[in-house]
Amino acid sequence: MQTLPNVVVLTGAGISAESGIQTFRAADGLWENYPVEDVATPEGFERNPQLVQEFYNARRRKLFDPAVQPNAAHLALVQLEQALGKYFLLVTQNIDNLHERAGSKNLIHMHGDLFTVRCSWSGKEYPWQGDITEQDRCDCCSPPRRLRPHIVWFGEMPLEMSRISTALADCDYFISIGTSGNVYPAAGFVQEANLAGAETIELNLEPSLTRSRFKQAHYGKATQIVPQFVN
Ligand code: BV8
Repeated sequence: MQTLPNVVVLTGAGISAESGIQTFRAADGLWENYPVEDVATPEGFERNPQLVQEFYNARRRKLFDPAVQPNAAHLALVQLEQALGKYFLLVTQNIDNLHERAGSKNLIHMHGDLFTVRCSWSGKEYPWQGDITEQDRCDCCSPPRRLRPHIVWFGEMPLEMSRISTALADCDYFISIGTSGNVYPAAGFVQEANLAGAETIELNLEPSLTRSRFKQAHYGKATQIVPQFVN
């Protein structure tokens, strides 16, 4: 007899903002200096791999800054996971490692992550800590081929979508934190949760593009509203 609710949490760049990680679409956001099509599409990578590698190398290096640490919102989600165990799933659009460093375990990086690279041909994945350079090549092809960030770019299929859809179909609560609702399929998850009859909650600094689809919403900084909501 299941007594605990099934909870799916979706996070976006806003949950990492107070840890010092830039969001995408704020005035000083990441896309400000880099047009999306240049750095977050396969075509952009084909056109200028060095630019794209540097865009992600810089974001990976930032995560080694001692000032960049998981914040109270990341930690509140770890507490929630500890209370719910296998009935909790965290899906993040973020490619930073702050959820892992906070202690999250049931975690899906649906847009990939900065600490994995892959062969641009075979898709073989490699754990990676440093910069990717033009000299770095795979060990699975002959001749060895270029490595690319294990990141989901526009026009590419997000990761673990069937696992996410199954969890949304079964969820009792869907909580969206720190995302603007610009990017699909993540922005459509609230609809899937509504169809499942779940209670849908938006926790954000300001109303997202999909605000009208949530049954409830609380606005403010993640480090304040997420611990309040979880406890
Ligand atoms: C797909 C890479 C299909 C990783 C990213 C034409 C062609 C192809 C596809 C499309 C198309 N038209 C539309 C699409 C679909 C497209 C899409 O949605 N486009 C949008 C722009 C219209 N989606 C895709 O292409 C996806 N793939 O559809 O594949 C397919 C099917 C079959 C087979 C093959 C393919 C792929 C989407 C993934 C793209 N990759 N980035 C990286 O560089 O990080 S998207 C990028 O945006 C990031 O991943 C990021 O996670 C994501 C969402 O942004 P947010 O996290 O929401 O960040 P944002 O800055 O926008 O907002 C931050 C929020 O936080 C704000 O609301 C702010 O108020 C709040 N906030 C700020 N501070 C705080 C705070 N909240 C609380 N506290 C604070 N302190």
